Amino acid sequence: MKTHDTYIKRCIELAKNGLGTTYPNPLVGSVIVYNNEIIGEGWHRKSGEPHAEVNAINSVKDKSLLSKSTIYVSLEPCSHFGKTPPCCDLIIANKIPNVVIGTIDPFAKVSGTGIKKLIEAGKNVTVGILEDECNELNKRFFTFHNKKRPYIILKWAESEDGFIAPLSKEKKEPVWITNEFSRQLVHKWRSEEQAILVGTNTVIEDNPSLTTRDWSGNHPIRIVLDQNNRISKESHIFDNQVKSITITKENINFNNNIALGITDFLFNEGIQSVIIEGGRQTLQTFIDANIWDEARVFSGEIYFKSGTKAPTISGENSKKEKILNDELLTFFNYD
Ligand code: AOF
Ligand code: ZN
Repeated sequence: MKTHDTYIKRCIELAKNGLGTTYPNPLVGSVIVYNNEIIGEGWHRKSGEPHAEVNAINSVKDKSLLSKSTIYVSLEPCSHFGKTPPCCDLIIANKIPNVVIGTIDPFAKVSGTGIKKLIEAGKNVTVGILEDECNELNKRFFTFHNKKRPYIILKWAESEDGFIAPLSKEKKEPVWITNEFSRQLVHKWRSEEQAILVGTNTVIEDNPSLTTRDWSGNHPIRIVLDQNNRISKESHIFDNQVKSITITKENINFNNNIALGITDFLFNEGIQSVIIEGGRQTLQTFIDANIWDEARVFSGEIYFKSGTKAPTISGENSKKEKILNDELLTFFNYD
């Protein structure tokens, strides 16, 4: 039997098509149902472009059915004029009588006022269907608005014996712990986040590009810590291929809680999510301050015996996956 859950699930599925391209907007999906059949579908593709509800309504062939239909949306329809007009007004103008909402929008300009506007217009409004799944879908957007900091993903690769780099590098090139497939996966991950961050030593030692060249998605904004202006302007991260932001001691106080200083700075820059790819010191700074949401750790079948110890995380829930020859462990911080 088809229930509200069935259709909100479909909204979530549609919304995911926008992953990596909607920043600073959330992922939103919408379906329109008449007589237990889906007659329209849409999702939000890009900030500045139409919202999910607009695309769903536009996709309905027989508009006369709208006045007898139910619109499902994974997030509360907006009530404000942003880059686009309010979705509530469109729902009202099209005389759609029933509105089913996954979860409330945490964005202050909307939060609750969309629901209020629809109720005042006489709509039959249902709120809170698959709420946890709808919140999870927009974990980045919710963390940004509720915690006033970006959603933080830590990523590193460690050897079987727990090192992220060998003691001395014989060659100048980075030593690969993971395989081709995991490298491509990392580029996919990068394309899903608004920004990528690394510490000073990582840039000086590895000179990474931090792009998504092995994946077709967007490049994240590159953020690099450079307390004492030690990074050469010739480094790949300054090649102007993608926007880069350098955090120096002019931006934050490196003597205080550095992780907090960084996340405050990123919040003010409007960054909703960041993947942190090293090095050890930078990763450990976020772990020690308990300012992180996910850690994705590859473990390769290689032994270094000595070198730079991998960061340590303890006590959190984790999920283990096997990726060809590498193990991937994902930790979640539910604090
Ligand atoms: C919806 N449906 O599909 C999305 C919503 O500048 P704008 O006009 O694009 O508005 C952005 C805000 O609208 C965003 O912060 C969030 O609160 C809401 N996003 N709302 O009804 C959608 N993407
Ligand atoms: Zn809207």
